[in-house]
Amino acid sequence: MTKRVAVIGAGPSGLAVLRAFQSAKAKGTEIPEVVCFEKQANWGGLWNYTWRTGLDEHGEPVHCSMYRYLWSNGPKEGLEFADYSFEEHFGKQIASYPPRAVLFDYIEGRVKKAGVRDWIRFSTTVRFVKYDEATGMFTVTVHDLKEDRMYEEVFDNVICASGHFSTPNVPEYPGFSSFGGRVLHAHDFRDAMEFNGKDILLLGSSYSAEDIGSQCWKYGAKSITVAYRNAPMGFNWPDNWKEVPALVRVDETTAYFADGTSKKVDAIILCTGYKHHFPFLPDDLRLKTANRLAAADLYKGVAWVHNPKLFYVGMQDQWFTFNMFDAQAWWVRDAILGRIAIPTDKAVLQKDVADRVAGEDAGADAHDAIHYQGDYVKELIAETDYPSFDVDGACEAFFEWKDHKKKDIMGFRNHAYRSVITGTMAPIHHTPWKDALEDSMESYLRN
Ligand code: FAD
Ligand code: NA7
Repeated sequence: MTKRVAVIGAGPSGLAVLRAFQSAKAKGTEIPEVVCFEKQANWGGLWNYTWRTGLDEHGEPVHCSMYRYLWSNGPKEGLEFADYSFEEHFGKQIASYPPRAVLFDYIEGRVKKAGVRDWIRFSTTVRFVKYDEATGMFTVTVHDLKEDRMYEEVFDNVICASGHFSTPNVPEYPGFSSFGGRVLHAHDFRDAMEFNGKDILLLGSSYSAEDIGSQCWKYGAKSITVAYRNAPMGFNWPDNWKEVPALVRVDETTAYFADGTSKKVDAIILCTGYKHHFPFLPDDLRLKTANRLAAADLYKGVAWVHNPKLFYVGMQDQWFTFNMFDAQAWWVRDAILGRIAIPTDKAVLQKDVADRVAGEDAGADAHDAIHYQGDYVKELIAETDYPSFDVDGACEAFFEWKDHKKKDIMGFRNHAYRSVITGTMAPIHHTPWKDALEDSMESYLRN
């Protein structure tokens, strides 16, 4: 009987898995039956934008954490698919920080070409996964949301690619329940125009705080105050932007900080990160990890050490994204096809994890972290037929990006980088990011 593989999620990670299997098939390899379950009505994961927040039309938690006017926060040259360049997709080289709709189109282009859409059961939430020691098989229970019907199917392998930037980490501070304005998490932020003319407070000092603050600044917020817990972001911010130490409490109108200062604010946006959350997995299969580069309990960053028939793709914190998901997907595919042998001794798997954790911990700064993840991508692609590419060149694009941010946080997106896939230099975008209020695909591609 043909092996069966379940993939949970059709975001960039799940789609990388589908493309990996399809590419083996195209080369004449006999592949398992691959069934991808996706709870949304379309593919693209976080890149599949919705105006909805809270619960969706079926009562399921809304997955999307993206917002209007979101442009890539890193250069596209760091994430380009090695088997499907931007030039192949758009017919020309495009500028380096595409808005969400442009990246969605690119992600979709590759899988449309691969013809894998009918491997996906859309509007189908995975409710539970169970492993049976006696049969060595997984039973996957799903809910077809359109038909409102639950059913079970049995699989040899499960690949969890359900993402980890969707379930918000929501701290509470004294006074929130009596604060007079809106308190929301970044996950529910949709349109910066809502905060035009307002004084806003953001908590957190990572990507969401930086980018949501920048969006609100761009679209006319009156002032932006960012409270950090450990360290400020430290960029050269515009005049109406201030970083302050940790929030202590709020009253109806005002936020009070650890340095004794205070600020009257209209709204509070919690840019406090996300939780790895897998409500459909039992204790023996469920990944529990911090958001870091060396995730817990994953051999080679993908195989569940306690049962390596289960794989996770895309569970690391991310410098590299789409190309790293590809490297992982090709590796997982080859492990399932039997081309790569996973050691049977659990201690060996655990040592691999411990070495990865130690390797990450030995790094001193972001520069080391980028190299560390680049080396990981290299390690995986060396073991499969994923097209080799200049990973160090992609690291260089990230280093330049970091420098450009340091020099001008509101101007870094005006820079361009060279593709490590085609060798072509990207054009400079026709409008500086801060002035480009209209960010449709049509407008972006007019270069
Ligand atoms: P996701 O994109 O989260 O996809 C997971 C999929 O699994 C979803 O489609 C979801 O519906 C589905 N799913 C979840 N649970 C179930 C279930 N129980 N049953 C069935 N289906 C399920 N990366 C970049 O490279 N550049 C950027 O500029 C960038 N910006 C970002 C901005 C924000 C606000 C966020 C939150 C992330 C950003 N990222 C960015 C990182 C992002 O994580 C990756 O680009 C990418 O989306 C991760 O892909 P994924 O497939 O692992 O997860
Ligand atoms: P991150 O990168 O996980 O960062 C979370 C931030 O939230 C980080 O600065 C944390 O502070 C801060 N945090 C967490 N808990 C608290 C509490 N209780 N109080 C104050 N601050 C807190 O998440 P992001 O959402 O920024 O980025 C995730 C992805 O989305 C990323 O890939 C982007 O591309 C978009 P710390 O620094 O630990 O002091």
